[in-house]
Amino acid sequence: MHNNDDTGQDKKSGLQSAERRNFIGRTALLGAGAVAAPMTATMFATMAKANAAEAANSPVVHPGELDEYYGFWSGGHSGEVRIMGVPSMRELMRIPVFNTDSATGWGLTNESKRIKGDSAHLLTGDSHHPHMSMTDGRYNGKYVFINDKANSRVARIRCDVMKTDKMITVPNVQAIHGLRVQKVPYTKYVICNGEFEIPMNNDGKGSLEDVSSYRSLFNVIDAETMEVAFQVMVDGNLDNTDADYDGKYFASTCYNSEMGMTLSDMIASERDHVVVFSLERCEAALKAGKFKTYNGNKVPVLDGRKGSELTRYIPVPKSPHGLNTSPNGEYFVANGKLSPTVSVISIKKLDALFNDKIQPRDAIVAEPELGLGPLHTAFDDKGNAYTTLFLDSQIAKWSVKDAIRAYKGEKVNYLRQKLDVHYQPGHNHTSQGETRDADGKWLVSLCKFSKDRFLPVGPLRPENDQLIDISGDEMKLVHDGPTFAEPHDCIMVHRSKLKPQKLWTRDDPIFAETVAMAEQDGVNLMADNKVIRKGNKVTVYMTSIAPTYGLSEFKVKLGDEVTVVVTNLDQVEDVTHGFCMTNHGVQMEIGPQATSSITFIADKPGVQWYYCNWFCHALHMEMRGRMLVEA
Ligand code: K7E
Ligand code: CUA
Repeated sequence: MHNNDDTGQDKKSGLQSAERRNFIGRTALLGAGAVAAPMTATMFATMAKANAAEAANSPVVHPGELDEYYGFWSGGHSGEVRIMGVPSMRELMRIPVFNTDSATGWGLTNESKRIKGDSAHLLTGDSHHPHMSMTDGRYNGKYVFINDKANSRVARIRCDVMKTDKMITVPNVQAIHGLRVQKVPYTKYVICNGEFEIPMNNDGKGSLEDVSSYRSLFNVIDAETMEVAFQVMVDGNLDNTDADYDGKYFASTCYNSEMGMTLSDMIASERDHVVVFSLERCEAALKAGKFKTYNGNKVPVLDGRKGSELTRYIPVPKSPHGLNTSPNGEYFVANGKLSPTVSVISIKKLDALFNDKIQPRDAIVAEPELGLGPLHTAFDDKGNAYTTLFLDSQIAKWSVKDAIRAYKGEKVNYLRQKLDVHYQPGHNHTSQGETRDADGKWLVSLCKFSKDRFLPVGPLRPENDQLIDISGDEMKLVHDGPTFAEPHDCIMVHRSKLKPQKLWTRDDPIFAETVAMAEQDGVNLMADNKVIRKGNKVTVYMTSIAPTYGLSEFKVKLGDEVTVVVTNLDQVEDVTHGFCMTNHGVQMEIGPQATSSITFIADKPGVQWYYCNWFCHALHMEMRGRMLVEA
């Protein structure tokens, strides 16, 4: 089945292809031997086992075969989310979110502008952390949430259509960074961190010298309404975050407990902290009205600073970064970054900590030393953790149990293996590893530098997303995947969790407002082709069915504001049309059974051709029409 053995694909994993060759050699020998002496039952069993192990976790996905996992990759400062097939590492789709996209018209169409709301004028974004909604600690296939560090936003992607359907700008904070979801009992809340400290209020009266009013806020967003339910003011800043498996606690790392405003001030002290939030106490405080508001908005801000009932501060070594919950629900792991250690916090001890029965450091049950620059940790289903070492360019595999024993003073080696990755990994992620369904099959290391791993493409290089087989005792690197700026984080969701639609449904809320507008205009979108003028506003309704638009021509006047509404009548899977008005910066996608609209000013006199820019038919080139702009 491994007919790619000499294609070069396996040369990246010398070990594995060598093993395969040995295996094939062995099989051949056994086969030859069979003539003289029949194979023993043990021989058959060994062979069957080897075959099964390879078949169970092969990175090879043959042409026409489907991947086992949907990967959701952040696009970093590209501002998007990408869907990858795992283990093939094929990019299946891009979902524009905070960016602007000419293929789909995201950020240009009226539908996408309505979803972007108050930030519709922003064309940029920096997405970091894509995480799927859960029920009882397992992916439920409903939404993927993602933060925008650049413009302090959070967006939601609907997984039935794989399109962004909600976006908010979070008030009172700057730079939304760490983002996760409540895992248990279900994703009622999306949690995220305001990373940069700003004056409260940030009304221009604050100063650069006196930073005493500067704060960072922890943000709790209602996953359904996508409104901020409440915020929690903390001491120090906030970096990454995660939730427990009991529905009780959230935890965030803080790398600037100093509240320094310069690099040297931010890394001055030997210790920073993890702040733990009690959801129950926060909700009680909210109910009791124990909050303030800032900056003239109504969002309730609870006071979770040191000494508050709502939070506990656990000191950890200098400048921690990633925060990851183990899938057995027992531990929060804070990754050291400037310290070679990770700090393992026992979630079971948090009740005692919140009831002041133990000291904050008593909640730490292990602090294994792993190597230089630990940033993020992922988990398998066998009690192992996998931590990226940014400076060492390695993944450290370690046993959580043994790290705890070592912390108690036992002489045990918790380190299982260190694997070189290429190079400088940030996040890593295991298949379903942030859920109860962690399955220990695949690990992806998102490497920030590719250096010599690919053909040189100029000073700007791709990053390198490496696929690692973790199903055996040893981690094995099996694939290098170049990616464009910058997949900070990713998740891998088993394909059984997702059932995307093949066509749009006509009552989809994404274009419901456009449908309502047509109804008011007395237009039947499924049949009518009409131009409606109200003053200098012209709405052009047209259908599309491969390879024609319902209107092959229409007239407007110079200076008119023109809205083109296209409804795709095709009911054939994968037949998407486009609408592009040449020389006007107007482009959009209209999926089968969808309606899309776009508005522009007819500022050029004369004949202007529009055409279909999504290849749909043998006569796709002929799918065009004329707008006459009368002077
Ligand atoms: Cu480590 Cu933004 Cu998750 Cu990047 S953060 S690596
Ligand atoms: Cu319609 Cu191309």
